[in-house]
Amino acid sequence: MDLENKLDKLTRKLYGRPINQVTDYEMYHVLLQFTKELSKEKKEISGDRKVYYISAEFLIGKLLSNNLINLGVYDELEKTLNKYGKSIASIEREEPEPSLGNGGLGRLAACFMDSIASLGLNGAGIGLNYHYGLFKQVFKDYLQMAEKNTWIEKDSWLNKTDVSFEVEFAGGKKVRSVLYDIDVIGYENGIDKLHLFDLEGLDEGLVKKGIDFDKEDIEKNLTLFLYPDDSDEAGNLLRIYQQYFMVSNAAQLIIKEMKDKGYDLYELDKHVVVQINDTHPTMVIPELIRLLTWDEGFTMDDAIEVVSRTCAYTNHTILAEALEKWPLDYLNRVVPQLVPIIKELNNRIAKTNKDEKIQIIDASKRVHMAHIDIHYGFSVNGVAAIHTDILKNTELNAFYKLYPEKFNNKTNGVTFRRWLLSCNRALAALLDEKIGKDYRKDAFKLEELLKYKEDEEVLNKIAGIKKQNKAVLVDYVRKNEGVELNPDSIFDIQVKRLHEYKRQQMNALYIIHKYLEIKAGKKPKRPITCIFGAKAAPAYVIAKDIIHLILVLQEIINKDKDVSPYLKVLMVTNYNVSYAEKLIPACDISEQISLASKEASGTSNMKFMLNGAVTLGTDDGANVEIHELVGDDNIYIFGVDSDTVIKHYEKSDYVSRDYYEKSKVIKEAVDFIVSKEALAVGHKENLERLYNELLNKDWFMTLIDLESYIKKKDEMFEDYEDRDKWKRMMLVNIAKAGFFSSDRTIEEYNRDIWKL
Ligand code: 26Q
Repeated sequence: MDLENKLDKLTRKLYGRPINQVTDYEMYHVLLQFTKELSKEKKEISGDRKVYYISAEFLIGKLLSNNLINLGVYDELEKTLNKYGKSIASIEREEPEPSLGNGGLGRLAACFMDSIASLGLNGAGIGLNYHYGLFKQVFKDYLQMAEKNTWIEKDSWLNKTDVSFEVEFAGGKKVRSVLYDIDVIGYENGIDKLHLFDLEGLDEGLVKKGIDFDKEDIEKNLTLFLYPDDSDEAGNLLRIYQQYFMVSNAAQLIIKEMKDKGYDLYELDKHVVVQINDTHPTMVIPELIRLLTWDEGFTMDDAIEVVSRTCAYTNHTILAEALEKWPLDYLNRVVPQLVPIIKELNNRIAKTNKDEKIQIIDASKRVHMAHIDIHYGFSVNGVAAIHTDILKNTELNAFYKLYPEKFNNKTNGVTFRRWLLSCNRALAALLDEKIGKDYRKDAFKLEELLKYKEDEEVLNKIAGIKKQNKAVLVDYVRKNEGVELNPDSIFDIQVKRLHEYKRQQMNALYIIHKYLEIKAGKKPKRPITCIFGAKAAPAYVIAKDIIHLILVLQEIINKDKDVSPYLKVLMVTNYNVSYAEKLIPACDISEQISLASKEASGTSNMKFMLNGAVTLGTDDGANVEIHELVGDDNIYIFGVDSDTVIKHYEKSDYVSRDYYEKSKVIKEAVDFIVSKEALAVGHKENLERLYNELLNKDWFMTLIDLESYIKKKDEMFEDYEDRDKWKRMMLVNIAKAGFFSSDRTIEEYNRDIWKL
């Protein structure tokens, strides 16, 4: 049956009406069914060795377009729908967006699943089915507020399975899981599964105002939210409950699948590799050991041996506060059954090596989760070259000396299906036309675009597509934010979680500087639009103050008749995957301005580059590799390098006030935060706290780079006026982005770690 007939039949079956008489919302549900039926016809990827990618986050975004692309039916379906006055894009607006992740780490896991399936690798993702995910952000009175994000409807991408396990917590408290699967459809390939475990008997009614709920009622709240507040004890304990629930289910599923296939559990490492995404799933190691010794008759030696050969760990951060260290007492209160095992793992290390830096349980009786992974896993990887070097030479040096063979780098990547083919169809079409479609399977082929570097027609087309994407964004922003942007202005965009080390505050200080310049009569050659998107953790006070400052600047600047024709500021509401898909293709300048050494990799930097934005960044994370690939002429790098930063921390000799006092430009910008003008709009408490933080602490060294940032950014705006030069930079960035395909990353994981 042809596609149109099938669709017509399904629409009539579900709604008793023909295609042209259903709403977009109804059509979304038709397409959901339609896609699920098509995916049933695809083969499930199988094999006698399998990777389990365990992650507390899978930031999958909306799935409709992506699935249709990967099934190879997008174009035909779009044509059919157009006949009835419908389009996939407008139908997809009706799809609720899951928010099963905070940011980079979660989105990476989603890109990886897409690549694992697209490469036909036998793998599964394992995570949790948070009913409200990460909070939905709204702004009130220039402040961030949190609401729950309801995303699960009666029919969704989730398929309920009959898999269910019992998980026991302290005090004999037993809960049961229910497993939901989401099909991961490979690009012109078979199907893998994303397994999301849910709590049987979850009570959504526990959520009262905003995102408040009873944190102690574990039997009813376990999978309500992603990472509830970890600022208090109840929040921390809940995190441990969630983590154990996730990994106990994972371990039971892995053992069940081994048995179902008739494999010998003593050969676990032959059939299974467990990739541990940051430390959040670390308890899978003691849990597997527990199950093998308690239920399967293994000796402790045998269990430790085989589990250690099965598990591999990825590190995503060097920030001390993000490296999990759970008080032994907390573990005792939640999962006492793991404590003797963790102690045993600790003792085996302590017996042979007294070095305090590598102990699992430290002198304050805190369990260093990463240390379990490194001692009892066979691989440790960082996520960009500089990050892995810092792990080896600084943060994890004691471990590197002990196990040099375990350390390896896997520079992150992103799936080009979502971040090019789906979000920038016009650019993909141009690429198809100019270099053929091979780049879709072999991203390095994008380099063939370089032969058009001096071709005016191609350069103009690339610029034309950017202009068109800006127009689409302007439209969307008008509807969603009620803000009018100028499509002929330069779009300068910083979107990522709000964190001081990412230095959104430095960007804000530049904006203040520009505002003051314009006020003083110095106008930029072309209007500039500064766009932010960022959520702050609800308990992260300074991060929320930075959002406040940006919203206050937005109010002051956009309302100022002298300035707003030249400068506009926008903080978009509830930045998420869908918003990224609109912002990234419309961007001219990609802000990647973290304090050198602090951003493990970054992945939006890759998406921006792929879509023809030029990077303004520090030599940090994957920016370093972008820099190497495109060369000095096609990127704007500023600021102190990571060695300098690391030395400042070692010597504790960075004093932000020195920079403030020495520079008029810095002083004026910082002082504006508590100026009469700012205080007339914003709140004294928030603005003063931020001002004091910058002057008296500035732990992430905003002021050290502010002057060089201003200089580099102004240079960039100047260069933008050399339109030919800029267009060539766009082309080179697109052409060199192939390295950052997550297909390349996954091929490396498979070659070096998984060996499927
Ligand atoms: C830890 C303890 C207690 C509460 C929360 C957490 C926690 C939660 C989330 C710690 C870390 C995260 C997320 C980290 C993350 O997203 N890291 C990013 O990972 C990306 C993919 O590798 C990198 O590109 C980014 O550089 C890195 O910041």
